[in-house]
Amino acid sequence: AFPVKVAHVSLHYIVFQYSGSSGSLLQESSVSRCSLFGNDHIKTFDDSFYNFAGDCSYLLAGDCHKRSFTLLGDYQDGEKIGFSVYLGEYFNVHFSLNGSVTQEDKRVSIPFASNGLFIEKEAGYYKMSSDEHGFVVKIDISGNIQIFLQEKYYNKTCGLCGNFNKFAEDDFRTQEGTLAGNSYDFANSWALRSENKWCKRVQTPSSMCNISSDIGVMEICQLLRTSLTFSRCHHLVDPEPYIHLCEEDICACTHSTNCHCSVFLDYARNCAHEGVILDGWPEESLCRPRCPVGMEYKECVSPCAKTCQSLNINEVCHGQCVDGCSCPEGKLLDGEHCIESSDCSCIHSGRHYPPGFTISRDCNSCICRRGIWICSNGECPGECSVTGQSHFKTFDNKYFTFSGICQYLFAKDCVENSFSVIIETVQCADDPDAVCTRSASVRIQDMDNSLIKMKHGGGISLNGQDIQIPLLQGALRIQHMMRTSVRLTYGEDLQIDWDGHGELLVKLSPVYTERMCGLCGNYNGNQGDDFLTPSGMVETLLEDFGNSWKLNADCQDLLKQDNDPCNLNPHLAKYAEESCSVLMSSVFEPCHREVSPIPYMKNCRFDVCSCSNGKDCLCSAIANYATACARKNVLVQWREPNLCPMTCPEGQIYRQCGTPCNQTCRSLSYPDEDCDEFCMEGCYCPPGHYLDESKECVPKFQCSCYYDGEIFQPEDVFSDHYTICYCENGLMHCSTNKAPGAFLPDVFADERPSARIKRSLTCRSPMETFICPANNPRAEGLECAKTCQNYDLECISHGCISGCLCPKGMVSRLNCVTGKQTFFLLPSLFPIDNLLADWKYVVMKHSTVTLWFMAGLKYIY
Ligand SMILES: [Ca+2]
Ligand SMILES: [Ca+2]
Repeated sequence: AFPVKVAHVSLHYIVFQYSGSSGSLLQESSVSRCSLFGNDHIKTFDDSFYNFAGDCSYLLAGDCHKRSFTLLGDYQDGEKIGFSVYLGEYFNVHFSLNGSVTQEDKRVSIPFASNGLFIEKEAGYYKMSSDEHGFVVKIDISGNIQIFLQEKYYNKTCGLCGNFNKFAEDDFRTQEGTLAGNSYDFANSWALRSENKWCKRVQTPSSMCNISSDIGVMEICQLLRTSLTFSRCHHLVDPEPYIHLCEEDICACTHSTNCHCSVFLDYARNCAHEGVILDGWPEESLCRPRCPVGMEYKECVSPCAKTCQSLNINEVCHGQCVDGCSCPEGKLLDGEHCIESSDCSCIHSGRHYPPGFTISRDCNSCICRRGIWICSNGECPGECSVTGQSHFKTFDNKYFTFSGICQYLFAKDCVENSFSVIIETVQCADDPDAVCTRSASVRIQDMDNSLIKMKHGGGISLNGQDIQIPLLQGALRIQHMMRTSVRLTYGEDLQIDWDGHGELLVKLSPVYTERMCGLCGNYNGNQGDDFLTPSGMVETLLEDFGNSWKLNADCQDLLKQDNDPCNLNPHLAKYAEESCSVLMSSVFEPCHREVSPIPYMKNCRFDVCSCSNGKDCLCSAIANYATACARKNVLVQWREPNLCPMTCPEGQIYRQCGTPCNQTCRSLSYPDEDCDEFCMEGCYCPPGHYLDESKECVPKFQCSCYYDGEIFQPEDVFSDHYTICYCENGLMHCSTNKAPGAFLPDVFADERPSARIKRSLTCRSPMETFICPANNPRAEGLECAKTCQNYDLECISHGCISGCLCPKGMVSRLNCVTGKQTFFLLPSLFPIDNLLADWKYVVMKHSTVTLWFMAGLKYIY
């Protein structure tokens, strides 16, 4: 049988704890028992009895030949205060009798396991055991200590428990090797001075007892000799030494009525160790050994307590019964308390949650009932991604790195062909050895197989034509999220996030289960078959699998990729190893149970080694893991002033977890409705501020209003035959509800002429008022206004918007500028490599524009 019991059950983990052979150890009579009980009584392995009230740390027992382990008792002013275990010279654990445990001066929690040493609670008592070293130590809450040693230490031990050799006469051997005549000379010799504490020699106390004072109370000690309960054990454990100790205790007893009880308890325990359980001894001797609050003492309880966490599992419990504490019948142990099963708390990530508490788990919610989490168990969306330098994660969570350079089928609905996603990989701009994703394209069957390309820098083209976003067309929605990142959704089942720089995430609802193919695998819940090729074979070699999804026959196959760029760049290997280890550190510890850091650690090392500027790659690799954690609701504040600080444009503030929805002035009039609230790291406007048309954060009252296809400035007022409207806090307020209700651009309001007087739409010079012509549904207005960013782009209008426009030939940038004027680009709004590419076009088209770069500053003339 397995000496294993379930120690801890959380939402995702069952921790099986190896409990050593303590159960069977206690049964073997070859195991020897030493005990320290009552105030100062000690029984050695070989049944010598003596008293000692120390004031230092003393060696109790240990392997005195090889020094493989040492057990110490810590005393202060005659009282036992703690217990220490040393394994070899360096590993030490201190147990304080109040229940706190420290390892190398660091507090640890129970259950504790390290170096083969286990510390746990069993039947209300603390238990330390080491199978390797063959000892078990049990300490009850009254501070009685029992030490059990395996026979392999026969004749090899020393200390207060004596040399274990079935020979009592040599038990008082001192540290110096002589036999002492009295117990205090013997015990003092085993004091161990620590660096900061000098032990003073403890003197034998003068006898306090006046034996003649009250002979009557001594009679209770005679029960050990006379009672039938105890006489069952006389042939195994001699009661006489115990009776003697009992009388000493009664003599010295000043306050309590149960001064005899620690001796009775140790007698009963000694008998149980010899195989005789003295049923009913507590009642017989009027003793009730102490237990934690709410628990009851029993002579024989199962070492595996019924706990809330064991309520729902079939616990494997071996080992015979022990004396100890258990919950009253019908109640369960929850942490330290005995409670009704309906009050059981649940554990998640090491924390306790009360019954009825709800947590979210991926797309499901889980409620705590009777110690376990009951989850809604809905199917969650599958996520496939490529990040960093070609690190893939399939829908079935298989991680791999494939650095081929070509166009590849990333993910495709291979059953109904409803959509496909294609990626284009290139050599990374910053490193010729590394491979990055340059763009991603989506083909959608129901849109006449339109091809939407998401480009480097976040630009979008539809069937080869650059378009502006946001775009809403049928079930298709494309919108900007943060900076260059773009989100494409098609209906409710497909969502694609492209960060504009090489990271792509495809999120599918479970309707696509078992329908997928491509580098993202088949989305059937099985990692093992994810290397499926178009021919239906599961490849074993990653290179063969990757090459099989190549879309362009002209590209070369990737033959044998170098698995470890750190071999090529040994100078970076050490830096990579050290800097990536932050993922394994305590900073990320709360996330380790939710998302394994191992694949991210591997990717981080890979990226840092293959990056010419290791630091940039380090930051994005760490951010990748932090994002994965955030998706599991674990927020990790990892950025530090000296570790990947994120600087925001003036007026914006950094948020680790913000929502990019409804952050613009425009959203006050046209809220982003289908945008689920979620967590995205980035720069945001401060609370109460909104991003205006020039990408600056302004307070609400400075926001323009978008109404009926037109833009109004704050405090603008207009009236027509029906209503009076004014613009306030980004929203038009109108006097009657007869006003045109639809917040839609004019083009949708077909015939209705825009007849109202735009007396208040005053445009800042040189801007000009533009009113969409009612008779031209194809007219382009504000939605197609030229800015520095979109100068080169075609505009596909989805409804003309009236408002203030720059005169023809000028572009809008806070104000209207021509190519000859000076303006300033915020680098954060425009990544530098992209800026270069786009501005080269401008240079070609308008020869009057020249491009200047100054060190560190991006001025353009
Ligand atoms: Ca001995
Ligand atoms: Ca699979």
